[in-house]
Amino acid sequence: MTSITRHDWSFDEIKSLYELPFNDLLFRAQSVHRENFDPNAVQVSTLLSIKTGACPEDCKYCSQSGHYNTELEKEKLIEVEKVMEEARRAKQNGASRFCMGAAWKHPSAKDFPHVLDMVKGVRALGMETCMTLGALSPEQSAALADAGLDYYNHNIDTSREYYKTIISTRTFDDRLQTLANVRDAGIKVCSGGIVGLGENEKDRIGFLMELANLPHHPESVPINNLVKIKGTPLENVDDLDEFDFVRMIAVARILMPASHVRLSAGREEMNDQMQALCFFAGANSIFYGEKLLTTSNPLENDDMLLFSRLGIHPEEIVLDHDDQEHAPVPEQSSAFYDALSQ
Ligand code: SAM
Ligand code: DTB
Ligand code: SF4
Repeated sequence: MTSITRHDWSFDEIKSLYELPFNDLLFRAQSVHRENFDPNAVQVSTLLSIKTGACPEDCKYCSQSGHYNTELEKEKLIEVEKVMEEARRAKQNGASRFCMGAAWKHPSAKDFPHVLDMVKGVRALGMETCMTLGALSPEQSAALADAGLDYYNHNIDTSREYYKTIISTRTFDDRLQTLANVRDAGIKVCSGGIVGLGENEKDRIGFLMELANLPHHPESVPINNLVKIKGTPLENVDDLDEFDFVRMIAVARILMPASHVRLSAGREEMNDQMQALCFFAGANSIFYGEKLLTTSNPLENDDMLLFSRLGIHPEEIVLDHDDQEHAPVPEQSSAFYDALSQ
């Protein structure tokens, strides 16, 4: 048994995993993966930006920060019906979770009721729901839980030390406070971060250590590779070595054996072989659909082809929505492959 769930990982233990010979690391990660998951199932989520740009935060990687001139077209909070249309489309194409993101520091009292309606509408389609809206109070977290929200995404992004270099309009502890509010409300947590921000190996290890030593591991851990955005301070940062990216996935898999590790932003810049290596290292979730929030993602058909070439199938969900059947969504996997044959 190579897989133990712990919350007391030391920096040096994680460093020695990260620095293992590549094949030893991958073997270990794949062994842990097989003890906890179907090695050929990958969870499929689709993203939608429900409020775009003009964000008051100054995240140096982001196209949506109002602090940089990224030539992004801004959009106010979109209508609930528009969200429903996109969610129906995502479901038809085989996604099991619909993730909605807003470029806010936190949701306002005016916008919040619309967001609750979006959660109720999307879950009624029989999809899992996820939102990322910035900081949440305990009351907002409880209201989202009551509306039936399954997951909340709130990334810690990088190490505590490097955080200040990347974002100055909020603190690392602010992020942890929202994660605690969400967890206390009974919503599942999605939290990870970005690599390729010019951080060093110590920061990458420190970032994974923070996630692995949370009181509960996030159920979902997105690992994003920076998509460089013109006009942001990180526009010309050096690329991360691709093997270091795979190492991050593998170490995340070992540290958080029962969590879904998501191969998130940056897939468009990766070839099929690189993505296959990430799945082997323990990634078992992707964003699927031609757009992330503001940047592009691989074409749906290319993802289906890749899954089919690798013998991977989309993970079937078991909804724990108490007003719905406690059963897998039977049409989901076939929807994914039906779309391929068209
Ligand atoms: N505004 C909300 C927040 O920050 O929590 C939610 C949306 S924000 C875009 C979600 C996450 O996407 C960020 O925390 C970051 O990890 C990731 N992200 C943003 N811009 C990115 C980029 N250019 N490349 C890779 N990942 C990015
Ligand atoms: C996460 O970790 N990655 C997603 C999601 N959570 C909200 C966002 C990726 C954004 C990539 C850049 C963009 O499209 O703007
Ligand atoms: Fe705003 Fe989120 Fe972008 Fe930061 S990452 S600027 S909080 S949208």
